[in-house]
Amino acid sequence: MKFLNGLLLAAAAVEAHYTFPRLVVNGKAEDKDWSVTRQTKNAQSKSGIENPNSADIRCYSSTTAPNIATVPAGSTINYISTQQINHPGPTQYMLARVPAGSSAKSWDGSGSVWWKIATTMPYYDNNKQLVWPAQNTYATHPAVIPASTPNGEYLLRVEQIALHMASQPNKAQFYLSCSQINITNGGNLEPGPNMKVALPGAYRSNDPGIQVNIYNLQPDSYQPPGPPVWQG
Ligand SMILES: *[C@@H]1O[C@H](CO)[C@@H](O)[C@H](O)[C@H]1NC(C)=O
Ligand SMILES: [Cu+2]
Repeated sequence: MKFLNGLLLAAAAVEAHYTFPRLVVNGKAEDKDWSVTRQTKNAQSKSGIENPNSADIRCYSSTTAPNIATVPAGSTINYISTQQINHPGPTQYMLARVPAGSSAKSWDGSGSVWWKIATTMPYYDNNKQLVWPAQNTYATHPAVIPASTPNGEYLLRVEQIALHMASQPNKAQFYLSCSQINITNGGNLEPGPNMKVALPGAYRSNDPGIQVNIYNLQPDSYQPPGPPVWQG
């Protein structure tokens, strides 16, 4: 029976996909889906993006959202997932500052403007299975908005990269959302241009963190794709 349960779970894992429609700030979730988070093109299908060079990789060709969330610098943030995040892979967060004269309600996030504020690394669980933080839960692994981030409007982007089939090219699946936020109580540090990337542009299909066989991987040898984490 234990064996049968395992098979059923494995079958479910192949089917389930997800979106991240609600930002959570210090434990308080956005009051409804897609209110400050931009509704993604896959809101119905929930399918992942396989080509990291596609325009979808920025914000999943989302429509703009009606509101902007207030996020004090130093806040802990994460996202509610529509389904269990059952695919193994890292969770990363990026920020992009809205240029002067533009609004988070309309800016498209183009240019070399995105920097990474958090990523996650895998580890072995008690059964010697390689797993990632928050895997199999219904919310993304949290991160902190660096306290030194200046006040102002930003796009915040979350992604969870599903690596269960990623040993083949263009078979990693990117699940992601972008939210419109206003950072308050912030500091006065900004990452240098060497920390900033464009989306698309930040990733290659054969980056070692994107095309990777996770069934033969030492946890601490995983190389998260994209720029290094900006510590603030
Ligand atoms: C962002 O927050 C500041 C400080 O509270 C406020 O003055 C400003 O109007 C806010 N901007 C938006 C777009 O909400
Ligand atoms: Cu899948």
